This record gives sequence, C-alpha cells and structure tokens, in this order.
Amino acid sequence: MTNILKLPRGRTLNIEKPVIMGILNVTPDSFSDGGQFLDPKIALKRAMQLLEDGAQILDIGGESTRPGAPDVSLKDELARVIPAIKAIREYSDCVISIDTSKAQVMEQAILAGADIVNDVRALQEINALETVAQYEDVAICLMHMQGQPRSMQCAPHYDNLFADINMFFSERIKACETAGIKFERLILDPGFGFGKTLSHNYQILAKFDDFNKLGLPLLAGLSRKSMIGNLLNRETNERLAGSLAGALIAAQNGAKIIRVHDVKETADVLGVYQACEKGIA
Ligand code: YH5
Repeated sequence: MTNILKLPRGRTLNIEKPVIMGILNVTPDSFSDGGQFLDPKIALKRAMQLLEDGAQILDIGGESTRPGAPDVSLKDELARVIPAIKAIREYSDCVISIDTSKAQVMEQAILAGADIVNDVRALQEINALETVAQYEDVAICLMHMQGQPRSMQCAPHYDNLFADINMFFSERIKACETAGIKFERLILDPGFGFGKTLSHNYQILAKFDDFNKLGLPLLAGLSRKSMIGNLLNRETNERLAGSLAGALIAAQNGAKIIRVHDVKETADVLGVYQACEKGIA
C-alpha cells in the first residue's frame, strides 16, 4: 500500500505516520452568534487555529449528520461551505476536505479548492460517483453507515460485523472503479456511530486493523461521539480524555487519518505514540 496520497495541483499528503483531520463545522449549531450562516472570516480564523494546532487536513462540513438531525437543503449547504473553502484557500495551501453527500456540493467545493471528498454515504447519492470521477486527483473517503442518520441508531444489526462492513467496502470500491475512479484515490472509514451499537463501536475500535485487508488507508472518526459519552456517562463537553484514548487506540490499530475536534491535544498524544513507534532515544 502506498503511504502517499496524491492530491490536486500536484500536491501530496504523506500518511506513513497517522495524520490529524481537524473538524471545521459550518452548521448553525456551531455558530456562536446564533445566526444562520457562518462569517467566512470566522471560518478562516478557526481554520488557521486548527492548522497551527497540528491538523494536516481540514474537514469542512455544512450538513449535520448527528443522529436525528434535520436534512439541509442544497442551497443552504452551498451557502455555508463554499465561502468558507474559498476564504481558506485564499490564505492557505493546506489540505481541504469537504464533508458532504451531495454531488453539487462536491463539485463546487472541488472548484473552490477542496482536495478530498469525505462522504458518509460513500458516493451513493445521485451523480456523486460521476461527479468525483471527473476530478482525477481528488481523494475520496468512503464511510460505512447502516441506515440513514434519522433512524440509524434504532436497533442496528449485523450478521457479521466485520464481514458486513468489508463487503460494503468491496461493493463501493467496485462501484468507484466502474465509474472510472482509481483505487489509489480511495480511503476507507468504518463509520463509528453510524448505525452501530456501543458494542459494535468498541469491537470495531479493538480490531480496526481488520479493515486493512482491503489495502487502502483507513480513517477513524470517534471524537466526542456517543461511544465515548454513553460508555463513560459524559456530556459532549466532557469527552476529551475518552476521545484521546480512542484516537491513540485507532492509531495503534492502523488508522492513518484521525478525525478530531481537539487537534492540539490529539497531536500531543500522537507525538508520544510516534516517539515509541520510531524511537527517539
Ligand atoms: C466520521 O466518523 N462523522 S459527522 C456526534 C457527536 C460528535 C461528533 C454526539 N463525519 C464522521 O462528527 N466523516 C461525521 O456527538 C464523518 N467519519 C467521516 N469520514 C458526525 C460527528 C459527530 C456526531
């Protein structure tokens, strides 16, 4: 497996060591002023802080996929994410990921300077495959979800958790290749919290390495999620330590991209992990 991800404009991302994807939400629930749209200047300021803290990728999302969250219209999603991407791209050559499932958001985001399409619906929405196929060097994260955000947490069931998720990945990889998307562009993510019980989530974390058999880089996103909160009985603002433990275990078990809210703290954890892996003494 290559540890160098090819990106647009002749750039690359080295994922030999795990890298941090910093979450940049541009949804109304993340606005301090209670307004409808985030000022691109504020998005830019948050982006610069995440990069300074040690993020190698910024993941920009305008659709809330928390369990039970309302659907967002195309118009609103575009109005949230595109000005933010343009503002960041004007100031920085950093790696930008767009967290969306809508083909038109993917395309506008790519034209505005996004390098990675991160899709929790794994390019299953209308025109998504065809759209990203047109942009040769854009990397793609295919995430596994059982069901739809609105209902996915009511009674998730698997015949065989690992076989089912790996089968889904194989099918989506094949769909991508059929659409003309090269294997080398893909990243896989088992999707913590997306149609999984607490037990499923911890089985996945414990044996994260099982998804490496498909030969693609793995992304892990568990920061502040219910698998931390429900296990430890912690509110969202009390989940830092649990999230850091999860990030470390994911890295030890083969995750190459760790998607987190708390970039600075995660960078310290990965720094200590790396010193043991490579040896600095
Ligand atoms: C992911 O795992 N997740 S959006 C609920 C929370 C905290 C955080 C209740 N996009 C993933 O971050 N993309 C999201 O507390 C993602 N992998 C990838 N690739 C949900 C989220 C969250 C939800």
